[in-house]
Amino acid sequence: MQASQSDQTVAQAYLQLLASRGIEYLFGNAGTDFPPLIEAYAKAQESGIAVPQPILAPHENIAIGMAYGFAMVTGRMQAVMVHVGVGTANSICGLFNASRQAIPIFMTAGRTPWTEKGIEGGRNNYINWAQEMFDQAGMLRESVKWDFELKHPSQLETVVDRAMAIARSEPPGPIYLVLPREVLSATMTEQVSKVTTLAPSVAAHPPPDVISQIGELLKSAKRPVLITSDAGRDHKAWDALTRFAEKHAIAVVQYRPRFASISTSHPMHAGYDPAPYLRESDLVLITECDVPWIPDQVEPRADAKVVQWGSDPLFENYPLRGFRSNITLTASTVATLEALIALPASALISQRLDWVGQLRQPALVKPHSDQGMTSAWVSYCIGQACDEKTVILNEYSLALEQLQFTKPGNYFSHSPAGGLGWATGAALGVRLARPDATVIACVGDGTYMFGNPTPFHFVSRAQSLPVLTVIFNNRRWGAVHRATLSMYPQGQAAQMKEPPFSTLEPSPDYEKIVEACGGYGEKVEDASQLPAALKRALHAIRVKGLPAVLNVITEINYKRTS
Ligand SMILES: Cc1ncc(C[n+]2csc(CCOP(=O)(O)OP(=O)(O)O)c2C)c(N)n1
Repeated sequence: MQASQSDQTVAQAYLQLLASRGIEYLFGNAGTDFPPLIEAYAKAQESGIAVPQPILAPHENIAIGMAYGFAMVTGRMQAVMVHVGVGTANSICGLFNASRQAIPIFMTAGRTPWTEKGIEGGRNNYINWAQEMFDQAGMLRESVKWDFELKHPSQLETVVDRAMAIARSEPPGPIYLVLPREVLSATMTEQVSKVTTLAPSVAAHPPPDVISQIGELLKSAKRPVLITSDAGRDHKAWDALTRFAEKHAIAVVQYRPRFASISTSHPMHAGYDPAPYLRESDLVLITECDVPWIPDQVEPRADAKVVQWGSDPLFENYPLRGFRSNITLTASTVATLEALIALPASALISQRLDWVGQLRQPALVKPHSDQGMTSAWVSYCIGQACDEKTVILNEYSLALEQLQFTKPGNYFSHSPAGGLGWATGAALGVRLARPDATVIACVGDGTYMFGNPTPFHFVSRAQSLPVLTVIFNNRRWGAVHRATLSMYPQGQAAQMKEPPFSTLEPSPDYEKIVEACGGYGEKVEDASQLPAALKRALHAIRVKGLPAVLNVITEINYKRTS
């Protein structure tokens, strides 16, 4: 940075800096810390200077969700600004989700002014005392890669570029920058560079000797299987994984996938359950998968070799994770796949194909409306309603086996951290990033309530981001109920129809919430009517541009299907 004579505030320079570094949107939930930014936006509007587009989100969870969804489908990080410690507190669940799913977010918050009198931007409101915290970032430090409080205008460019480089470096994740009002309203005395001077760090290529070691294992393996949850986070992985599976005849299990990694119609797509493969496999390859099996239920054969690789194969931020590994490699998933593709194919290819053929599940019997509003039927109907441009966000309820995903980028699921309330904001972010997409968020009734429905539909309407939400409404927290049954199958609670902390009765008319926000809502109770209801709801979002909700009253099913 060079010294310059300027009548700009730091807030003005900051917004321009964000735009020049590729930040297209600033999702905000404002408070008394925002005036320097609001003034800067007003000046930018007058002068026509490029700044990120401001988007008001009336709950922090929706703001984070939008930045999340946008980055998830594009890889392009966006910014969020919330109100001091209180807004930060409301953001933590979303940030924790993002950190566990490697989603970059430029997360910022104001800070209670630190001066009591006589300084521009200093305290002028009773709230400025009680809101101050000793360590505002402390509450989310575990969920971000880096945090800092901007101390002086001269630091602006260095701090912003450092924050962005860290957030974008492999594996990506959120950072947190605190912006005090005194600094934002100060005069900017430096000139900032037009482009960043700090490149993010990229994932390394695998060393040839480690590739040779994996190659030796690959040559002699009769029953190799690859397990992944997140390989598809890098869209290039779809193609590389497909070619790898074909070249070496490797069964690919997508276990609890958060990103689609291989086409469901590919012969090497081995479904979503690793257990049958693990029981027989002699070589288990794991990439971008935090939990490849549940040790309490299944483990690889004692003589099986295990290889784990990816941008952080040991998941170093997880306190406890003990999945064994003969070779552990920190390297780009795609570069590693490419290096393995270059190896000669084994003589055992036909044996492998026979094995995969034996384990292949028979084709599913198509569900039917006569069986009632089962999760399988609702999932099947949604699958039938999808086209090439449909993007599905799944937060809990979808039976994946009923859908086909044949290209990258049209299926996403929630973070392994499982902080509910993700799909609503993320769906808006996806729609913002892909204006031609049909976005469908699949949620349970509990999840819908966690997702701040009114702020969600408000933003959907205000920003013209129509998305369809399908609520699988079983009038309960089924997951909680199932957890109790699995621990105490013969227990007292198992005898109860409505155990404590499990049921959501009386069930609200959720479809009326979207109606109150000017959208289209329908309750669907008759299974045979679901396809027609889906058509009407899709018409509402595609043709009328309205947010839509289908409140689908489902059977109560305790068995998880995916
Ligand atoms: C923020 C947060 N609070 C609580 C939980 C615990 N939890 C996990 S699943 C679940 C119930 C979800 O209910 P619903 O969306 O109706 O789906 P269902 O389990 O009935 O299929 C709850 C409360 C969580 N994961 N995240």
